[in-house]
Amino acid sequence: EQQQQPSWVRRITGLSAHLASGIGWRQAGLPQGLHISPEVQAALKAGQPVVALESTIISHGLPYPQNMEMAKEVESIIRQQGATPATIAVMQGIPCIGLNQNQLFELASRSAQVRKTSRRDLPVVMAGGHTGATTVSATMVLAALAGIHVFATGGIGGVHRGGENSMDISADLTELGRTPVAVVCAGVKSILDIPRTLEYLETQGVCVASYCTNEFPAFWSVRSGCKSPARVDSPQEAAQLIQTSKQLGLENGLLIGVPVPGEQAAAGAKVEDAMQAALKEASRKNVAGPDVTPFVLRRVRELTGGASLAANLALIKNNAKVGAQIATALAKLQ
Ligand code: PSU
Ligand code: MN
Repeated sequence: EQQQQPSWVRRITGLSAHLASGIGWRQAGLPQGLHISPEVQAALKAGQPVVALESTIISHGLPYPQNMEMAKEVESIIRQQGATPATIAVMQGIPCIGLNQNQLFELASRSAQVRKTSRRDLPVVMAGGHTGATTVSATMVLAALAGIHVFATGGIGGVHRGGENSMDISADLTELGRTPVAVVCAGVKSILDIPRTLEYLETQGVCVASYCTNEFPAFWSVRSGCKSPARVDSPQEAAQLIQTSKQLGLENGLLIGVPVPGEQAAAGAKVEDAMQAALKEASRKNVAGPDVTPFVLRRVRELTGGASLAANLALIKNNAKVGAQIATALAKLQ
């Protein structure tokens, strides 16, 4: 029944009735217009921990078949921790929370046909009945609607270098400023302007804490040279920040930066050189807008001969594990 396309009228009116009350820190429920898998529905109803996962990372962030492997492995890591994974995407116009293997396969193997979907693209993709892989921003919107408070991924978008002129600032940052979901990630890549990204997050009122480190992590690298605004040393401490936010009625998100696991951090220096080269190439080839991030990711992968891919996969899995632990600690507080 997931594949069947209800009329767009039903889809849109169902969702808008729900959205009219705002996103907010809602309790788990079953908003009309969203397709929530039975497994995720059951976990939400029982107050059990659920971890949201994005799908742009599958279709536009990693190559096939490693992306499919990653998508399955990350879900299994979350289950091993006693939480329920909820991978999010728009399938033929329907926002889906929790995907089956066929849907994951479609996103992983047919990336050319799958649209990179951020908040601004949701109306076009849904009303058009398209299949869209959701970025951090769109995943946060749909997770919040479903009543999911914790979301794990690799890295988020940020202020691009030169962003003070181009105004290329990822919608992920403004989303964190207005949607109540805690995003667990390995920080932002140094292809971005990390100090300005942290400034922007402060302006947006986003609580940023790094996990067992004083420095905000820079994806492939443990070090960014930027002091983290806050630090947490356990899943319980991270959960406490989320709970406090919720009790205050703050309607913005939180960002938990988890450094890449130690054994993979060595790849950092090699990747740094490749990133510089990829950035120059992007500007020479006039790659712009939403194409920049996928382009640079692909070139870095090619230039480092897979070292960046191994580190990328390791940090995603680690974030899924920490995310599941935070979701579990949060469920105990509620
Ligand atoms: N960073 C990564 N891998 C990714 C992305 C970012 O290391 O796949 C994706 C995420 O989905 C993120 C999006 O939300 O790119 C940001 O894109 P942009 O810079 O166009 O806002
Ligand atoms: Mn952008």
